[in-house]
Amino acid sequence: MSIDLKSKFLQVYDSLKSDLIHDPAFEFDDDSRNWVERMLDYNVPGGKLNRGLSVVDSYKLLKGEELTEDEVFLACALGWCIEWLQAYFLVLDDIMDESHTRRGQPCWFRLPKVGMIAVNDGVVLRNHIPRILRKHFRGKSYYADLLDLFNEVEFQTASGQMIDLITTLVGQKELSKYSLSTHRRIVQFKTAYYSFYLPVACALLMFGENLDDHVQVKDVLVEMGTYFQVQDDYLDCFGAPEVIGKIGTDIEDFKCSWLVVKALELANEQQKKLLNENYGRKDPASVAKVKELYNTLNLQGVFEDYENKSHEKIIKSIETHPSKAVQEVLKSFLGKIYKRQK
Ligand code: GPP
Ligand code: MG
Ligand code: MG
Ligand code: MG
Repeated sequence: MSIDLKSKFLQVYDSLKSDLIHDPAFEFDDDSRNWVERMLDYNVPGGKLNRGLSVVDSYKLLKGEELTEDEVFLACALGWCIEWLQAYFLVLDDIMDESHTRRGQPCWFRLPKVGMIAVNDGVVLRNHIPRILRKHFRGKSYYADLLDLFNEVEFQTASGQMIDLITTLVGQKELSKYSLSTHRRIVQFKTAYYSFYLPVACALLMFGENLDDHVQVKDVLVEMGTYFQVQDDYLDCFGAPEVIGKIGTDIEDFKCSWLVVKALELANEQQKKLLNENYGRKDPASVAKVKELYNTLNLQGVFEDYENKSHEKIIKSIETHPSKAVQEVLKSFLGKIYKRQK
């Protein structure tokens, strides 16, 4: 990603934000305008921006020649819609997961002046997306498809989040229900569609493609998204908080994480007993026991092995795609996340 494109991308953020905080559909006063501006600056632009920048990258690769000023702006605007979606999900996910930090700062709801206002801020973030799309894409032939795409993907994500949450319900703390297939279903829905399929699908629509013709692309991207969430689960325990910008809570939250699924596969009866007694408890001693078991079972090594095999498998399936341009789009996306530390 060129520095130039990134700075262009950030310029577009300022322009979209300015439209939103001067939206004539609402009677802003200073307090409400300042609130929205601060809320956006805190939650929208501070991440890696992979999803958003991928729209621009993908569109460039599909077009195969220099983009016009107008195309750059539109691809950036679509990219930002995904970053807005991500901000909306994260603000709410952090409340649900009782997290403390995100992107190297306290979670938005942890700020004393914010608290549960964050729930409404999530709703506001979500509502900004159709406003951005309406302003910049209303006249386009693919406008209806875009709206439909965002709706579908949001539904998939919320459904994935639901199964992520209901599998952890207290009173049913039964680890034997956690399997690789449960994990797969959760991560495919809660992460893969919005993080991987959505950016490429946006670029395809803007390029005039019909998404029904790209089922193979969707399948590869879902595979990539699954790999990405396995990394997220791994980093939750083994990542450096100062690098990933968040402190893990999966063990405390009794999450169906890839790590616990693997641990259950590898553990002997005694180790399973230890997991059952300590997984999903908030006290640091229990968490430490689980982490120690992960080390004993060499989950870091198991993960490295998974990472290499999964990468190889994804590359192979990319290479069966008939279009070189599409192959480039997919490989470029994979390159951004392979062996990531954050
Ligand atoms: C990531 O899971 C999943 C989401 C951000 C989707 C949230 C969906 C909603 C409808 C709110 P995670 O909890 O593992 O992410 P992280 O580790 O970043 O907290
Ligand atoms: Mg979370
Ligand atoms: Mg979560
Ligand atoms: Mg996580």
